[in-house]
Amino acid sequence: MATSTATLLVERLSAWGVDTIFGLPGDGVNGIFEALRTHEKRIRFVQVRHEEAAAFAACGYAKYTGRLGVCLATSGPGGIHLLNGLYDAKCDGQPVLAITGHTFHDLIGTHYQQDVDLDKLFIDVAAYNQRVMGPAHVVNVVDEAIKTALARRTVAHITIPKDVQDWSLDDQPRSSANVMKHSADLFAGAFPVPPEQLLRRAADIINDGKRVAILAGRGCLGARDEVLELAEKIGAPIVKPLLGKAVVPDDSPYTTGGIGLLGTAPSQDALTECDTLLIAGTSFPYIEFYPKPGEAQAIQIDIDPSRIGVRYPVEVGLVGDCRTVLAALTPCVERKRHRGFLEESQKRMKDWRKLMKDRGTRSDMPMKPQVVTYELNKLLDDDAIVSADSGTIATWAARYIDVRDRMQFSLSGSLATMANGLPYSIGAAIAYPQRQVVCVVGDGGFTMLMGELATLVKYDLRVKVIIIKNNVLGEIKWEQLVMEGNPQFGVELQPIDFAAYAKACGAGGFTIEKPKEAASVLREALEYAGPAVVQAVVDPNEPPFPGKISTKQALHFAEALARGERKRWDIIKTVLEDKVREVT
Ligand SMILES: Cc1ncc(C[n+]2csc(CCOP(=O)(O)OP(=O)(O)O)c2C)c(N)n1
Repeated sequence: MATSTATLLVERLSAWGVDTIFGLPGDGVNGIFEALRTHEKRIRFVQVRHEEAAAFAACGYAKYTGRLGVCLATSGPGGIHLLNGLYDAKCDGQPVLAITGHTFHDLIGTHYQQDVDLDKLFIDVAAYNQRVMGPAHVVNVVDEAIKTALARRTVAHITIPKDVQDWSLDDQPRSSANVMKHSADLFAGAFPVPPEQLLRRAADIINDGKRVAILAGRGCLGARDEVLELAEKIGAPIVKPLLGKAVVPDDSPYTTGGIGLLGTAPSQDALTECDTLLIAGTSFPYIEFYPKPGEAQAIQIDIDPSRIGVRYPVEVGLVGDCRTVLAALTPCVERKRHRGFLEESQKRMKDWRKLMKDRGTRSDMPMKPQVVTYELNKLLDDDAIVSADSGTIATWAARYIDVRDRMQFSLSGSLATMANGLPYSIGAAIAYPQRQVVCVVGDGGFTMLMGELATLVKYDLRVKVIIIKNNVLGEIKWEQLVMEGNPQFGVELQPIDFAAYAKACGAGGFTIEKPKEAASVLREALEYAGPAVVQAVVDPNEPPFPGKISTKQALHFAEALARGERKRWDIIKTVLEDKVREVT
C-alpha cells in the first residue's frame, strides 16, 4: 500500500524522538489515528477526555522532561479546545507541537461541517503555524514545526485536511523544487556565552553591591550548583519565583523561598532592601515586588534577548542559558566578606518557618487548608513530582511543600489558568511511571477537567490528587474582599462528594475532615496502589494573605466587610483567631 500523508507524519515524528502523543480522536483526524494504530509500538497515544487536557498534559510533559510535548485534536471543536493549554505552554516557554485535522481540502471555506479556520485561529498562539498541502509537504513541515518549538521554546501547530491525511505520494507527486529528503531531523541548540567585557561589567556591579539578591527563575532549573556557588560567594539570598521553586532546595540556607502574593515575607524584604539585583532566567511578572526602579543596580541573564529589561531597568544584560552564563560570571566576582544581608534574611526565614509551622499544625475546626499541605510535605518522596492549580491552593502548595533533592514542581505560571494541575500530572506520570506524582488542586479547578480522573484509571497512572475542598472559588473571593474592597459575589460552589466520584471512576477515594486524621489518611492515599483522590474539607474563611499585608489591602478588606459582606462574622472570627494565636 502506498505511504499516506498520515503515515509520513507519524514516521517523521518518531524519527524526531516523539514517543508520546496526548489527544482525542474525531472524524477530522481519522487518517492520523489509523497511522498511529499501525505504529503503536513506536508512538504511544494517550487518550484524554477533553482536548484542553491534552494540551496541558503535553505542556506538563515538556516542563517535567525538558522534551517536546505533542498533542492531537480533531478539526473544529477539538482544535478550539486545545487553545487554553497551548497558551499555557506559550506563556511558560514550553515546546509543544499541536496537530489538528481540518475539513476536506476542497470544502474549506464553504461552511461545511467543522469548517473552522484553525490556521487563522492558531495564528497568535503558535510561532509556527502551517496547513499541510499533501504527502510531499508533510515531512518538511514537521521538521520546521519541531525545530521552531524547540528553538523558541514555544508552540507550533500543523493542521492537515481530512482527505489529505489519506493521500499518498503515488497520487500526489512532489513539485520539482521539493527535492526528496532535503530537510534534517536535527535540532541544534544555541549555547551563547556573553563577551568578557559584559561579564566584567556585571561582576563590577555585583562587587560594588552591599546587599545583593538573586532572583532565580525557571531558566535556572538546570543550574542549581551554579546558583548556589554564586550565592555562597557573594552572600546573597536566593529569591525564587514559583516556576523556579526547584532551582535550589527549600531548606538551603541561601534561599528565602517564593516571591509574590504567595511568597514569603523574607523574600519580599530581600527584594525591597537589596541595592543590587541579579535576575536570572525569569520574567516574573509582578513588577510591584521588584525593587522600585532606580533603587537597585540590576543585571539580567536570559536565553531570550527580547526578555532583557522587560521588568526592571537593568544595567547589563547577559544573553545565554543560566548555567553557562553563571559558570562564566562567578569566577569574575569577588568573595564578599561582609555577610550581613544574607544573615538578616536567614534570621527572618527562621521566624517565617516558625510561623508557617504554627499555622500548619493547627488543630482547630474547620480544618485549615495549610494543615493538609504541611502534612503532605512530610510524606513526599525526595524525587516526587508535584503539580498545582491556580487558586489559594497555589499559596498553600508554594509555602508548605518544600522542594528537596530531585523533586520537581510546576503550575501554570504566566497564564495562571485553572485546571492545569490534573493534566500536568498525567504528563508527569506518563513520562515517569516509577516516581511519586501528586497534584494539589482546588475544588473549582478540579471540576473543570474532572473527567481526566478516568484517564488516570485507564492508564493506571498512580497519581494522587489532593483536592482542597472549600466549596468556593477561594482566590477570587479573597481578591474581591482584599484587593477590591468588595463583598464576595459569584464565587460559592455547589459541593461535590469527590471521594464518591473517584470511586465511581475506579480510583481510590479518601476524605479528611479533621486535622488529626490528615497525616494518616494522606499516608494511606499515597500508599494506595492506583490513582486516588483525597478530598480535604477545609475552612473557606482562612485567608491566603500575602507575606506582608499593605495598608491598602487591610483598608480594602475592612471596607468590603463593612459594605454588606454576608459572611463577615465568620470571616472576622477566623482572621481574628489567626491573629490572636500568632501574637500570644
Ligand atoms: C480558566 C480560568 N478561569 C478563571 C480564573 C480566575 N481564577 C483564578 S483562581 C480562581 C479560583 C480557583 O478556585 P479553586 O480551584 O476552588 O481554588 P481555591 O482558590 O478555592 O483554592 C479563579 C476563578 C482562572 N485563573 N482561570
